[in-house]
Amino acid sequence: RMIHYKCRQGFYPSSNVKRFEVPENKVAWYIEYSEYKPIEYTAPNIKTKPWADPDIGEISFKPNWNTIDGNVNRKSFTSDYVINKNGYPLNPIGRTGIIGRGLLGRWGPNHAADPIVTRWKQDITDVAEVNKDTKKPILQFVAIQRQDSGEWAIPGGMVDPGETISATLKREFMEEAMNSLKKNETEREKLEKSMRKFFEQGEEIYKGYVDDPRNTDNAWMETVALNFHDQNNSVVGNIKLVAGDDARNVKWMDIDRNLNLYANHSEFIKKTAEKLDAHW
Ligand code: RP5
Ligand code: MG
Ligand code: MG
Repeated sequence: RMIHYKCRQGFYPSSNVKRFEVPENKVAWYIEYSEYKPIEYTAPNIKTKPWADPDIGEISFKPNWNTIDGNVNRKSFTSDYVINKNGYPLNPIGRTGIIGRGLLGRWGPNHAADPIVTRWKQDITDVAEVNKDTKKPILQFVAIQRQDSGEWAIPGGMVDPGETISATLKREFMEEAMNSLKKNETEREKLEKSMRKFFEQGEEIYKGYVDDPRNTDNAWMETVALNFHDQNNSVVGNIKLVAGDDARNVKWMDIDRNLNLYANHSEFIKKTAEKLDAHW
């Protein structure tokens, strides 16, 4: 059974709202927790956003839970989630100490995609670097520093309504690690074309719930993470990385067990290292 940690800690991000304490043995919904009185919090600027759901109870809002609802995927990768007696979807992992939507736009699952772009680390003479202890080659991935929390992360982002996962993966990588939003139409198309082939060969690493600090009892992140590996340093090994959109920094980051990344991204990177038999 999965459990979450990062969405049970202290204050809700960018707010002064403290999460109600949820001990590890009180996370699951089926366990009685009669003292549980979480505060309701939905960030004030969320409600006015065109990409966000209306509030639950608004006459015009008739979501079809646990299905592909028009252009919006309201299905969870975990299993069917429960709708409580007040009409609110319940986090499939359990309590988070906050009700409402927090910073998230959707009630229920908020779907993202995470591109894990990797290459082998090389020294200045182009020889692959091997770790002295494990004798395994060192893998690097393209990491961005998030604007919101300052933590390093995979350059992922939300799946737009109607967008395919493969389009999201490439678009978010180009926006956050190549600053495509600051390029003109012609340049962006050229860039997209140069990346197209590379982004056709992804291998699925993870699909499911994300232990994101923004999660609440009624809204949570889910993702599909794919690995795009540049075996000979021939494609992305040579591209120019420029931070863009919600990224404040970007770099090739060495992979090992000491990585400390946003949400549970380290877990996805570990799986990638194992798949490629790299140092961890
Ligand atoms: C995480 O948040 C996902 O794994 C993905 O990396 C990211 C998507 O949210 P934004 O980067 O758009 O804020 O849960
Ligand atoms: Mg983004
Ligand atoms: Mg992002």
